[in-house]
Amino acid sequence: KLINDMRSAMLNQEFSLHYQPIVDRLTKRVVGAEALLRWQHPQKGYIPLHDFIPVAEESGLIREIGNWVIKEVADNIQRWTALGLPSLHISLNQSIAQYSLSECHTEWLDILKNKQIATNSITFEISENIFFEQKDKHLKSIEKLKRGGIQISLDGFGTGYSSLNYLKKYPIDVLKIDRSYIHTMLDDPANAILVETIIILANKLGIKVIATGVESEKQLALLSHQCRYVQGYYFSKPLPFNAFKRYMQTQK
Ligand code: G
Ligand code: MN
Repeated sequence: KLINDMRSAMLNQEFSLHYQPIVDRLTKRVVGAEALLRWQHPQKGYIPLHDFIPVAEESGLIREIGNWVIKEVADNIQRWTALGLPSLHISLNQSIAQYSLSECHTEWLDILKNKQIATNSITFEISENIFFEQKDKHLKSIEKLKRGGIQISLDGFGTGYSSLNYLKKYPIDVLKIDRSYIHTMLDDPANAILVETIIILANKLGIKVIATGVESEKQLALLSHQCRYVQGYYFSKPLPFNAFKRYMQTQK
């Protein structure tokens, strides 16, 4: 039933992308946004990602859905550009299952090329579990994406094994500190130290850091300024296309 529902969701445009701004604390500007998939089911209403992504992965539908996300990001970038908004860097989330398809990188790079999107304005967010499997194939795809101009971001850093080994082994551009760390930082000094240390580590390795889930002024104040990029409800919730457009226009 769920598989059928996802198929018709693709046909009936029930999926949409919401965008959450990413802020540069140094220049105080929005430098980009994370695209987040939303599914508005005609009968059941909003269906959370964790209720359908696993089934999409098992059934293979993830390929189609994942490709749709890239196309939609490309279309949205074209619309913003046509509206005269400053160029933005967009990151999108991918799951490890998408990397098990052969030549996935070619497929994704082709989509962006056909839509004439500069790949250096796109980041793919992956979670650390992609490294546990230690598949050469995954690494090769990541390297080919990198060569194609895409940036790679490590999502939810700190929630998995967070092995330090892969930070040097894999070509990672951005590290996103998981929101659970940011949320506990004020009450748990040990977590605040971990956050601080992750920031220093990333800076020394030349990896950009984004603190995610920033909800309050206090959390922001506690974050070392060495953490240049921030994202969270304190700045904005993820917004539908038009609301995000208005948000960007008021920024201007
Ligand atoms: O796994 P990933 O980090 O891509 O998840 C992003 C999710 O985090 C989105 O569903 C988004 O709505 C949520 N999110 C974004 N900012 C905040 C925040 O400040 N607080 C909380 N609790 N959730 C957030
Ligand atoms: Mn993400």
